[in-house]
Amino acid sequence: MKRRNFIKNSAAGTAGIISAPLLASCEDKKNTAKESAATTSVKPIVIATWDVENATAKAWEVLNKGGSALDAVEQGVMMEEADVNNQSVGKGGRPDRDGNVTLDACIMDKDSNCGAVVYLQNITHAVSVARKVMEDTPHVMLAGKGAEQFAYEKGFQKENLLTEKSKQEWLEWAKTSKYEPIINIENHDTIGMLTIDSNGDMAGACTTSGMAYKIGGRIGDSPIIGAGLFVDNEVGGATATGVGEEVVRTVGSFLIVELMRQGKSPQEACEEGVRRILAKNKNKPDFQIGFIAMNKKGETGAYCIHPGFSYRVFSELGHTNTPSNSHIKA
Ligand code: SD4
Repeated sequence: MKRRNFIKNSAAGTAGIISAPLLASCEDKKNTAKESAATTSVKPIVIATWDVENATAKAWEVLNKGGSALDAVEQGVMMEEADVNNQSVGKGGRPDRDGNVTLDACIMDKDSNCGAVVYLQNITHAVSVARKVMEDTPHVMLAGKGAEQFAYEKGFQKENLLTEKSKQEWLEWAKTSKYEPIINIENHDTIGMLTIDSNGDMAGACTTSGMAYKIGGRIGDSPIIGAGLFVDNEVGGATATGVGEEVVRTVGSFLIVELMRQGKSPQEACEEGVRRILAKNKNKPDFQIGFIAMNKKGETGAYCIHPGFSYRVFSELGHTNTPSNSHIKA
Protein backbone atom coordinates (compact mmCIF):
# COMPACT_ATOMS: atom_id res chain seq x y z
CA MET A 1 0.00 0.00 0.00
CA LYS A 2 1.29 3.48 -0.81
CA ARG A 3 2.25 5.55 2.23
CA ARG A 4 -0.40 8.16 1.42
CA ASN A 5 -3.14 5.54 1.38
CA PHE A 6 -1.75 3.84 4.43
CA ILE A 7 -1.98 7.06 6.44
CA LYS A 8 -5.45 7.66 5.09
CA ASN A 9 -6.59 4.22 6.17
CA SER A 10 -4.74 3.81 9.43
CA ALA A 11 -6.06 4.70 12.86
CA ALA A 12 -2.54 5.87 13.76
CA GLY A 13 -2.69 8.32 10.90
CA THR A 14 -5.69 10.04 12.40
CA ALA A 15 -4.89 9.66 16.09
CA GLY A 16 -4.57 12.98 17.86
CA ILE A 17 -6.29 14.98 15.14
CA ILE A 18 -9.60 13.17 15.26
CA SER A 19 -12.41 15.70 15.26
CA ALA A 20 -15.75 15.60 17.03
CA PRO A 21 -17.82 15.33 13.83
CA LEU A 22 -15.60 12.47 12.69
CA LEU A 23 -16.08 10.69 15.99
CA ALA A 24 -19.81 11.19 15.68
CA SER A 25 -19.83 9.75 12.20
CA CYS A 26 -17.80 6.75 13.42
CA GLU A 27 -20.40 6.21 16.13
CA ASP A 28 -23.17 6.43 13.53
CA LYS A 29 -21.39 3.86 11.43
CA LYS A 30 -20.96 1.59 14.42
CA ASN A 31 -24.63 1.84 15.25
CA THR A 32 -25.63 1.18 11.68
CA ALA A 33 -23.36 -1.87 11.64
CA LYS A 34 -24.98 -3.14 14.81
CA GLU A 35 -28.44 -2.57 13.40
CA SER A 36 -27.62 -4.27 10.15
CA ALA A 37 -26.09 -7.24 12.01
CA ALA A 38 -29.31 -7.51 13.95
CA THR A 39 -31.46 -7.40 10.84
CA THR A 40 -29.28 -9.49 8.53
CA SER A 41 -30.06 -13.08 9.23
CA VAL A 42 -26.73 -14.80 9.57
CA LYS A 43 -27.18 -18.51 9.15
CA PRO A 44 -25.57 -21.01 11.51
CA ILE A 45 -22.47 -22.67 10.14
CA VAL A 46 -19.64 -24.91 11.34
CA ILE A 47 -16.20 -25.29 9.85
CA ALA A 48 -13.41 -27.56 11.02
CA THR A 49 -9.92 -28.60 10.01
CA TRP A 50 -9.58 -31.94 8.21
CA ASP A 51 -12.26 -34.40 7.24
CA VAL A 52 -14.02 -34.68 10.58
CA GLU A 53 -17.56 -35.43 9.57
CA ASN A 54 -18.77 -36.70 12.94
CA ALA A 55 -17.51 -33.57 14.65
CA THR A 56 -19.09 -31.08 12.26
CA ALA A 57 -22.34 -33.08 12.20
CA LYS A 58 -22.49 -32.96 16.00
CA ALA A 59 -21.83 -29.23 16.10
CA TRP A 60 -24.46 -28.70 13.44
CA GLU A 61 -26.98 -30.73 15.45
CA VAL A 62 -26.43 -28.36 18.39
CA LEU A 63 -26.75 -25.24 16.24
CA ASN A 64 -29.76 -26.56 14.38
CA LYS A 65 -31.62 -26.94 17.65
CA GLY A 66 -30.88 -23.30 18.45
CA GLY A 67 -27.88 -24.09 20.67
CA SER A 68 -25.05 -21.63 21.20
CA ALA A 69 -21.90 -21.40 19.12
CA LEU A 70 -19.95 -22.24 22.27
CA ASP A 71 -21.89 -25.44 23.03
CA ALA A 72 -21.64 -26.45 19.39
CA VAL A 73 -17.92 -26.03 19.19
CA GLU A 74 -17.30 -27.89 22.44
CA GLN A 75 -19.57 -30.81 21.62
CA GLY A 76 -18.27 -30.93 18.07
CA VAL A 77 -14.60 -31.31 18.92
CA MET A 78 -15.44 -33.74 21.74
CA MET A 79 -16.36 -36.24 19.03
CA GLU A 80 -12.76 -36.31 17.88
CA GLU A 81 -11.40 -36.37 21.42
CA ALA A 82 -13.41 -39.51 22.11
CA ASP A 83 -12.55 -41.19 18.81
CA VAL A 84 -9.63 -43.56 19.43
CA ASN A 85 -9.07 -43.82 15.69
CA ASN A 86 -8.01 -40.19 15.56
CA GLN A 87 -4.44 -40.47 16.79
CA SER A 88 -3.87 -36.72 16.96
CA VAL A 89 -6.56 -35.79 19.46
CA GLY A 90 -7.74 -36.91 22.89
CA LYS A 91 -8.00 -40.59 23.72
CA GLY A 92 -5.89 -42.70 21.36
CA GLY A 93 -3.58 -39.76 20.63
CA ARG A 94 0.05 -40.56 19.92
CA PRO A 95 2.26 -40.14 22.98
CA ASP A 96 5.37 -38.07 23.54
CA ARG A 97 8.77 -39.73 23.22
CA ASP A 98 8.45 -41.14 26.75
CA GLY A 99 5.12 -42.79 26.02
CA ASN A 100 2.90 -40.21 27.78
CA VAL A 101 -0.19 -38.91 25.99
CA THR A 102 -0.40 -35.20 26.78
CA LEU A 103 -3.22 -33.01 25.51
CA ASP A 104 -3.48 -29.31 24.64
CA ALA A 105 -6.78 -27.51 24.03
CA CYS A 106 -8.44 -24.13 24.12
CA ILE A 107 -11.83 -22.57 23.60
CA MET A 108 -13.00 -18.99 22.99
CA ASP A 109 -16.47 -17.45 23.12
CA LYS A 110 -18.31 -14.50 21.62
CA ASP A 111 -17.24 -12.18 24.43
CA SER A 112 -13.54 -13.00 24.01
CA ASN A 113 -13.56 -15.14 27.13
CA CYS A 114 -11.13 -17.98 26.73
CA GLY A 115 -9.79 -21.01 28.52
CA ALA A 116 -6.96 -23.43 27.83
CA VAL A 117 -5.19 -26.49 29.16
CA VAL A 118 -1.71 -27.62 28.28
CA TYR A 119 0.16 -30.85 28.99
CA LEU A 120 -3.02 -32.41 30.38
CA GLN A 121 -2.83 -36.15 31.04
CA ASN A 122 -5.41 -38.88 31.78
CA ILE A 123 -8.49 -36.84 30.78
CA THR A 124 -10.14 -37.39 27.39
CA HIS A 125 -12.07 -34.15 27.00
CA ALA A 126 -9.39 -31.51 27.25
CA VAL A 127 -11.68 -28.98 25.56
CA SER A 128 -14.26 -29.33 28.34
CA VAL A 129 -11.58 -28.78 30.97
CA ALA A 130 -10.54 -25.68 29.02
CA ARG A 131 -14.14 -24.49 29.11
CA LYS A 132 -14.26 -25.00 32.87
CA VAL A 133 -11.07 -22.97 33.21
CA MET A 134 -12.78 -20.22 31.22
CA GLU A 135 -16.04 -20.30 33.12
CA ASP A 136 -15.12 -21.32 36.65
CA THR A 137 -11.77 -19.64 37.30
CA PRO A 138 -10.31 -16.16 36.93
CA HIS A 139 -7.54 -17.69 34.79
CA VAL A 140 -7.05 -18.48 31.12
CA MET A 141 -4.64 -21.42 31.14
CA LEU A 142 -3.85 -24.34 33.43
CA ALA A 143 -0.96 -26.74 32.87
CA GLY A 144 -0.01 -30.32 33.69
CA LYS A 145 -0.72 -31.62 37.16
CA GLY A 146 -2.61 -28.47 38.15
CA ALA A 147 -4.91 -28.82 35.16
CA GLU A 148 -5.43 -32.52 35.89
CA GLN A 149 -6.20 -31.90 39.54
CA PHE A 150 -8.62 -29.12 38.58
CA ALA A 151 -10.36 -31.51 36.18
CA TYR A 152 -10.87 -34.12 38.91
CA GLU A 153 -12.30 -31.44 41.16
CA LYS A 154 -14.77 -30.64 38.39
CA GLY A 155 -15.82 -34.28 38.14
CA PHE A 156 -13.80 -35.48 35.14
CA GLN A 157 -12.82 -39.15 35.24
CA LYS A 158 -9.27 -40.47 35.08
CA GLU A 159 -8.70 -42.58 31.97
CA ASN A 160 -5.80 -44.27 30.26
CA LEU A 161 -5.43 -42.37 26.97
CA LEU A 162 -2.72 -44.59 25.47
CA THR A 163 -4.42 -47.17 23.28
CA GLU A 164 -2.69 -50.40 22.34
CA LYS A 165 -2.37 -49.22 18.72
CA SER A 166 -0.67 -45.94 19.66
CA LYS A 167 1.51 -47.77 22.17
CA GLN A 168 2.72 -50.33 19.63
CA GLU A 169 3.48 -47.61 17.06
CA TRP A 170 5.41 -45.64 19.66
CA LEU A 171 7.44 -48.72 20.68
CA GLU A 172 8.22 -49.35 17.04
CA TRP A 173 9.29 -45.72 16.54
CA ALA A 174 11.47 -45.85 19.66
CA LYS A 175 13.36 -48.86 18.28
CA THR A 176 14.38 -47.23 15.05
CA SER A 177 14.41 -43.51 15.69
CA LYS A 178 17.21 -41.31 16.94
CA TYR A 179 14.89 -40.58 19.82
CA GLU A 180 14.11 -37.11 18.60
CA PRO A 181 10.71 -35.59 17.93
CA ILE A 182 9.70 -35.93 14.30
CA ILE A 183 8.56 -32.82 12.53
CA ASN A 184 6.65 -34.17 9.59
CA ILE A 185 5.15 -37.28 11.09
CA GLU A 186 1.60 -38.20 10.13
CA ASN A 187 0.19 -36.08 12.88
CA HIS A 188 -2.77 -34.74 10.93
CA ASP A 189 -6.21 -34.34 12.36
CA THR A 190 -5.77 -31.87 15.18
CA ILE A 191 -9.21 -30.37 15.22
CA GLY A 192 -9.81 -26.65 15.10
CA MET A 193 -13.46 -25.64 14.78
CA LEU A 194 -15.33 -22.35 14.29
CA THR A 195 -19.08 -21.88 14.57
CA ILE A 196 -21.74 -19.23 14.10
CA ASP A 197 -25.07 -19.72 15.86
CA SER A 198 -28.53 -18.42 15.03
CA ASN A 199 -27.85 -15.19 16.95
CA GLY A 200 -24.93 -14.58 14.64
CA ASP A 201 -22.45 -15.15 17.47
CA MET A 202 -19.18 -16.98 17.01
CA ALA A 203 -17.06 -19.39 19.04
CA GLY A 204 -14.00 -21.54 18.40
CA ALA A 205 -12.10 -24.48 19.86
CA CYS A 206 -8.91 -26.32 19.12
CA THR A 207 -7.77 -29.63 20.64
CA THR A 208 -4.82 -31.95 20.03
CA SER A 209 -2.42 -34.49 21.44
CA GLY A 210 0.27 -32.41 19.74
CA MET A 211 3.22 -33.51 17.72
CA ALA A 212 3.81 -37.25 17.93
CA TYR A 213 6.85 -38.33 19.97
CA LYS A 214 7.58 -34.77 21.02
CA ILE A 215 9.92 -34.07 23.92
CA GLY A 216 8.01 -34.46 27.18
CA GLY A 217 6.60 -31.06 28.15
CA ARG A 218 6.47 -29.66 24.61
CA ILE A 219 3.45 -27.45 23.91
CA GLY A 220 2.38 -26.48 20.40
CA ASP A 221 0.17 -23.74 19.06
CA SER A 222 -3.19 -25.43 19.59
CA PRO A 223 -3.88 -24.28 23.19
CA ILE A 224 -2.39 -20.82 22.71
CA ILE A 225 -4.98 -18.14 22.15
CA GLY A 226 -3.93 -16.11 19.12
CA ALA A 227 -1.72 -18.87 17.73
CA GLY A 228 -3.80 -22.05 17.31
CA LEU A 229 -7.13 -20.26 17.68
CA PHE A 230 -8.54 -16.77 17.75
CA VAL A 231 -12.12 -15.50 17.64
CA ASP A 232 -13.29 -11.91 17.63
CA ASN A 233 -17.06 -11.80 17.50
CA GLU A 234 -16.95 -8.47 15.66
CA VAL A 235 -14.79 -9.83 12.86
CA GLY A 236 -14.42 -13.60 12.61
CA GLY A 237 -12.25 -16.48 13.70
CA ALA A 238 -9.29 -18.56 12.58
CA THR A 239 -7.64 -21.79 13.67
CA ALA A 240 -4.56 -23.74 12.67
CA THR A 241 -3.21 -27.23 12.19
CA GLY A 242 0.32 -28.42 11.46
CA VAL A 243 3.71 -27.68 12.99
CA GLY A 244 2.74 -25.56 15.97
CA GLU A 245 6.13 -23.93 16.45
CA GLU A 246 5.69 -22.12 13.15
CA VAL A 247 2.19 -20.93 14.00
CA VAL A 248 3.31 -19.61 17.39
CA ARG A 249 6.15 -17.64 15.81
CA THR A 250 3.72 -15.66 13.67
CA VAL A 251 0.74 -15.63 16.09
CA GLY A 252 -1.04 -17.11 13.10
CA SER A 253 -4.72 -17.15 14.03
CA PHE A 254 -4.66 -13.66 15.51
CA LEU A 255 -2.92 -12.42 12.38
CA ILE A 256 -5.61 -13.90 10.17
CA VAL A 257 -8.43 -12.34 12.17
CA GLU A 258 -6.67 -8.97 12.07
CA LEU A 259 -6.25 -9.28 8.30
CA MET A 260 -9.99 -9.94 8.00
CA ARG A 261 -10.61 -6.89 10.20
CA GLN A 262 -8.65 -4.87 7.66
CA GLY A 263 -10.92 -6.09 4.88
CA LYS A 264 -9.36 -9.29 3.57
CA SER A 265 -11.64 -12.22 2.83
CA PRO A 266 -11.10 -15.36 4.95
CA GLN A 267 -9.38 -16.98 1.97
CA GLU A 268 -7.04 -14.04 1.36
CA ALA A 269 -6.26 -13.83 5.07
CA CYS A 270 -5.38 -17.55 5.29
CA GLU A 271 -3.13 -17.25 2.25
CA GLU A 272 -1.32 -14.26 3.76
CA GLY A 273 -0.93 -16.16 7.06
CA VAL A 274 0.78 -19.02 5.24
CA ARG A 275 2.92 -16.60 3.22
CA ARG A 276 4.21 -14.99 6.43
CA ILE A 277 5.30 -18.39 7.70
CA LEU A 278 6.98 -19.34 4.45
CA ALA A 279 8.83 -16.03 4.40
CA LYS A 280 10.45 -16.91 7.73
CA ASN A 281 11.39 -20.40 6.60
CA LYS A 282 13.25 -20.04 3.34
CA ASN A 283 15.93 -22.56 4.29
CA LYS A 284 13.91 -25.01 6.32
CA PRO A 285 12.90 -28.51 5.31
CA ASP A 286 9.37 -29.37 4.40
CA PHE A 287 6.66 -28.96 6.99
CA GLN A 288 2.93 -28.56 7.06
CA ILE A 289 0.70 -25.69 8.19
CA GLY A 290 -2.98 -25.25 7.38
CA PHE A 291 -5.31 -22.45 8.43
CA ILE A 292 -9.07 -22.18 8.22
CA ALA A 293 -11.00 -18.97 8.80
CA MET A 294 -14.55 -17.68 8.82
CA ASN A 295 -15.88 -14.14 9.01
CA LYS A 296 -19.04 -12.85 10.65
CA LYS A 297 -20.96 -13.23 7.39
CA GLY A 298 -20.22 -16.94 7.37
CA GLU A 299 -17.75 -16.69 4.48
CA THR A 300 -15.00 -19.27 4.81
CA GLY A 301 -11.47 -19.84 3.60
CA ALA A 302 -8.56 -22.23 4.03
CA TYR A 303 -4.97 -22.48 2.90
CA CYS A 304 -2.17 -24.94 3.46
CA ILE A 305 1.50 -25.14 2.67
CA HIS A 306 1.02 -28.63 1.22
CA PRO A 307 -1.68 -30.28 -0.83
CA GLY A 308 -3.73 -32.87 1.02
CA PHE A 309 -5.34 -30.53 3.53
CA SER A 310 -9.08 -30.25 3.54
CA TYR A 311 -11.68 -28.61 5.71
CA ARG A 312 -15.23 -29.54 6.45
CA VAL A 313 -18.17 -27.16 6.33
CA PHE A 314 -21.64 -27.89 7.69
CA SER A 315 -24.43 -25.39 7.07
CA GLU A 316 -28.06 -25.38 6.03
CA LEU A 317 -26.82 -26.35 2.59
CA GLY A 318 -25.56 -29.64 3.99
CA HIS A 319 -21.99 -30.71 4.54
CA THR A 320 -18.96 -30.70 2.34
CA ASN A 321 -15.36 -31.65 2.63
CA THR A 322 -13.39 -29.13 0.63
CA PRO A 323 -9.76 -29.59 -0.35
CA SER A 324 -8.00 -26.34 0.48
CA ASN A 325 -5.86 -24.47 -1.99
CA SER A 326 -2.23 -25.11 -1.30
CA HIS A 327 1.10 -23.52 -1.81
CA ILE A 328 3.47 -26.18 -3.06
CA LYS A 329 7.03 -25.37 -2.14
CA ALA A 330 9.47 -25.35 -5.03
C1 SD4 B 1 0.85 -28.98 17.40
N1 SD4 B 1 -0.58 -27.96 15.76
O1 SD4 B 1 0.87 -29.47 18.51
C2 SD4 B 1 -0.40 -29.15 16.54
C3 SD4 B 1 -0.27 -30.42 15.74
C4 SD4 B 1 -1.27 -30.59 14.65
O2 SD4 B 1 -2.39 -31.94 13.17
O3 SD4 B 1 -1.93 -29.68 14.21
N2 SD4 B 1 -1.46 -31.75 14.12
O4 SD4 B 1 1.81 -28.39 16.92
